[in-house]
Amino acid sequence: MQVYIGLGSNLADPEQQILSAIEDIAAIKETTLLQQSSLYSSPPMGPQDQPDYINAVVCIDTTLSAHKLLDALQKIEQQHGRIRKRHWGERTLDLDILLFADKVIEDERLSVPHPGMASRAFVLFPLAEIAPEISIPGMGELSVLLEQCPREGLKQLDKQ
Ligand code: A4P
Ligand code: MG
Repeated sequence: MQVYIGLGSNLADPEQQILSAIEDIAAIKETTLLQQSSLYSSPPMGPQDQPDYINAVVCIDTTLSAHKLLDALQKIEQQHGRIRKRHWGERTLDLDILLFADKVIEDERLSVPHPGMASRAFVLFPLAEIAPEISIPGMGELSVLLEQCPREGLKQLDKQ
């Protein structure tokens, strides 16, 4: 299955958090890293009294189920000493399953496609860098979503 994962961090050297999280994702069993976007910085969505975020999106190929993949991603979040203080608040590492092939999943642990992604510049622009032609189940063509999405201070950082 081709799966897109959104990464975010705004604590404890966010750029390094994201780069090492990408290595950790590549090391998940039965999983291959196919593509990674550049890193992007953006002002916080939600409470404004927190640092700017670094975000990226990666594409993997995995034979894990969505729930087994979520287990693996949550383990990585914990290894990064994830602290989560408040809703939409600061965190060392947030890993969201954005798309799991063309599946729609709605249960107590998972909502896929990720419900917030259609209006978040820090998800749509990095996703477009690696999958410009993709369409999102229930939300439509990425290119159309992008036209409706202001960049709101999102900056693409130089490739590492
Ligand atoms: N869960 C459900 N669906 C999914 C999915 N598709 N992928 C469940 C991953 N997890 C999923 O996660 C809580 C539960 O969501 C998990 O246990 C899993 O079973 P969480 O990450 O603790 O919380 P959340 O739902 O992600 O809400 P949170 O963390 O308060 O808010 P968001 O939506 O993650 O936003 N500003 C900028 N510029 N960039 C950012 O990346 N991120 C946030 C956090 C706020 N502001 C930001 C950014
Ligand atoms: Mg999350």
